[in-house]
Amino acid sequence: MYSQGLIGAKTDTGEDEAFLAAFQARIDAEEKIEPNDPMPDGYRKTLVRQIGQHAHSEIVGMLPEGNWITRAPSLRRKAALLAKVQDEGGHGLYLYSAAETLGVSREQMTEELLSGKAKYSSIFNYPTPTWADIGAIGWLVDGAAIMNQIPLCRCSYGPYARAMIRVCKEESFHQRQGYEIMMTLARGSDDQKEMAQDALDRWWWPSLMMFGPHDSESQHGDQSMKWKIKRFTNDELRQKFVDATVPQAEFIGLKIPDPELKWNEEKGGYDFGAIDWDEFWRVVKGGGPMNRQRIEARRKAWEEGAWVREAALAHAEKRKARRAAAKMAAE
Ligand code: FAQ
Repeated sequence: MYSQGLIGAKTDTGEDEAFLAAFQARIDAEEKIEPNDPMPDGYRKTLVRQIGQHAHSEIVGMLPEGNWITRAPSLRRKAALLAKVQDEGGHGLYLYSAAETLGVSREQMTEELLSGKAKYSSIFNYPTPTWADIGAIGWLVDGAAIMNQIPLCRCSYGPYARAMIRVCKEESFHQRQGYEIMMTLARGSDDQKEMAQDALDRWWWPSLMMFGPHDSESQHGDQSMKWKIKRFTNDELRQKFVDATVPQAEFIGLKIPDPELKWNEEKGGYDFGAIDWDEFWRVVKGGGPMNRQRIEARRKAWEEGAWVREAALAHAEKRKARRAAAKMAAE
């Protein structure tokens, strides 16, 4: 989707004050920054980090749901789930391509993921033992992803912002299919309702953690807001998600597992209980229930796919040589 020619591009931008001020003026004027534009190295690095981690999340995020493709309860459910998981793979590919425009290769990004240097979203380190987990992921995880990604459509970096437009349209379909699964279970037998409630109980708090640490602990937040990579802070987005999701749970008769959840008339939003940040950091640092399995699955796929990448490259080289020979013969 984007040019590969920028890989290894020189990033010596001569960052004096005048350069940084001129760059900030472009950001403040809401201009989009494009791959060949001069940019501060910190801006480039922040984007590579965020877009790379976002791409890894989409690809690792295929695993918990992929677990249910062969076991979906009907052909209709199977077709929708298969399409959803495939969409997530597509999102990963747009995002890797967007990151590549900043001079980093997909191989480098994958190596950083496998070595543990690059992160992926904490949420994908939780297991999916029941069918209701697939409903909960679509409803809550895709719901949280949309809340975070709609503002990214206005991110100052052009390729990332443009990739997000299609991604958000697809995430919206994913959220609805998840909510519809939950609604069906919540209106089903007692056992089905119990299964839906159990999935909500297990996914609610990890979904709130997806938005990242509190603003006071968010290392990159202020600078990313200034560069208009982020348009809202972690806590602002988390609050928007809670406010949008609580009425959805009430509508289908499920209970949010938070005794401190309460509507606050004055702020026009819900107050909610404390997040377990020890759990968050434990999961981010590799100690979640499924971290080991997720990385093992990615390593296996990367290693076993090596011959496909080699074959595709050899094929592309051959085609290029054939085209060049045909062009020479025609001249
Ligand atoms: N998990 O300073 P901040 C999806 C790290 S896509 C793990 O606040 P920032 C679709 C953070 O990287 C889900 N690590 O960082 C789908 C940083 O560490 P670093 C992914 C986390 O970047 C649905 C450190 O903590 N979405 O779900 C997490 O300003 C269903 C300090 O944090 C995106 O990636 C976390 N939850 O804000 C797929 C969206 N939170 O890098 C399949 C784009 C924070 O210095 C099925 N990303 N950290 O080593 C963003 O919007 C931002 O990067 C945030 C974090 C908001 C995630």
